[in-house]
Amino acid sequence: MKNKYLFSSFIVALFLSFGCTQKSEGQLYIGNTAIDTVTLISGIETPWEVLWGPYGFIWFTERAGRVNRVNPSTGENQVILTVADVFEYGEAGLLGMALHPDFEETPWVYLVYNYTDGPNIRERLVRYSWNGSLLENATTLIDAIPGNSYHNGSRLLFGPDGKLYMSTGDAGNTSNSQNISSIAGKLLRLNPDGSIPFDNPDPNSYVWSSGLRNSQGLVFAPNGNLYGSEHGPSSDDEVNLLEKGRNYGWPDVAGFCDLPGENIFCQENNVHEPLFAWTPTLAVSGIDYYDHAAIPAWQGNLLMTSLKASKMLSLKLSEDGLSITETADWFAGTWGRLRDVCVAPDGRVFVAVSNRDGRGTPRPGDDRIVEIKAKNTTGFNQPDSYRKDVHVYPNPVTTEARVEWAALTGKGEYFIYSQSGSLQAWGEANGPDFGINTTVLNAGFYLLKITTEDETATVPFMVM
Ligand SMILES: [Ca+2]
Ligand SMILES: [Ca+2]
Repeated sequence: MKNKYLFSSFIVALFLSFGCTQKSEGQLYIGNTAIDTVTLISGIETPWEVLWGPYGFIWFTERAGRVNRVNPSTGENQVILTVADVFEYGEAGLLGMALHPDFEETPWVYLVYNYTDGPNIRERLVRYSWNGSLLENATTLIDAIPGNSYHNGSRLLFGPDGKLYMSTGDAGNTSNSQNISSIAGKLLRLNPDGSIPFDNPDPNSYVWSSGLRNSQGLVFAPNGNLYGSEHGPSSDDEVNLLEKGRNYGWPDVAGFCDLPGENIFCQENNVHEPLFAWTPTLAVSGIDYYDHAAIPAWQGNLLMTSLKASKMLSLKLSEDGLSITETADWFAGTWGRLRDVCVAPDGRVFVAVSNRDGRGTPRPGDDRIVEIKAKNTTGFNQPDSYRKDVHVYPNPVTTEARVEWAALTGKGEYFIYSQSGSLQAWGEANGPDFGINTTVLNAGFYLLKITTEDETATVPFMVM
């Protein structure tokens, strides 16, 4: 099972390559972590929002108007709503979805979609109730948002403050973005009942941030920072740190404030520059934050999908979250256009493939949702006593695990548990750096628990 030669050969491969490592036998690695990719569901059409919902189900929208709930263990899918008046054309259709954060008490589901009003394309935000098997009781919260066959946004996301955030596109009219009285080209913030929070920049307006073009990705990091992806014009796709009342520059500024005209506008309007900008553009879409030890190379990274560039990116954030220190590409060309990404609480990652959106070349089985997970795992829940400052290396381990824990200055004990919870090995843990012989362990995923007089730390690791 354990193969030293195999291990050293993939370390060499890692030094020689960037991003995804694929060896001749087809094994994929993310950093040192061997991974499996599996199609969760196929034969769907332009999945737009994919999120991890209550009771361990994945919820996703299809742009044509369907809302689905799929069991990630079996792939069994249930259409729980077909929105009758969705107008799907170009980039328009059923887009973002968010679930109320206290779903058990308040089973509300928020959807944003395009519809037509005479000759005009519009967009609306609607709230539904989940009755245990279907969505019902549509209540429109915001109507007649400017729409178009392109640049409609729109992601929905609840924040740690219990407010609903919604990105809107400029709807093809660039002057919307700097027009503070238009809700197009903005980031909006609402109470769950659709009213305007009193602590918005203007208590009479949904607008939270302005100067946006077409943002189709939103995520909160654990420290409360809100990040957004943003489609640039022919240059300057962006990732932004989205803050209250800030102006993100569009259409006067693309990317950084680095042209003479942009400089003046940026100074006069206190423009918030992006954390990162890409030229040529990738067509950046859904983003999520990876905060799990199952794939250590991704921990503390934003994961971002791209449509045109047909790859996923990991964006490593600095400690304070105010900058991106490293980027890497994953799965370039493997599946085609990628629309959205969802990190499950157990460290698995789900990616929505979008080749049937009118701009792609569908492949057999498209469209799909693909699951990415650390090999030999069915997913691994983060233990309660998980500590980021405990490092096991190399990971996966072959014959000896080194454990670093700067806070462990005295004596402790360690225990190694299998995935089923049975104790496999134990011994003294004398920090801050000690070794564990792992030759007694079969290949697989384990939990290392370290106890001291007053602290417990648990981290997952893998033996190969
Ligand atoms: Ca910008
Ligand atoms: Ca610029």
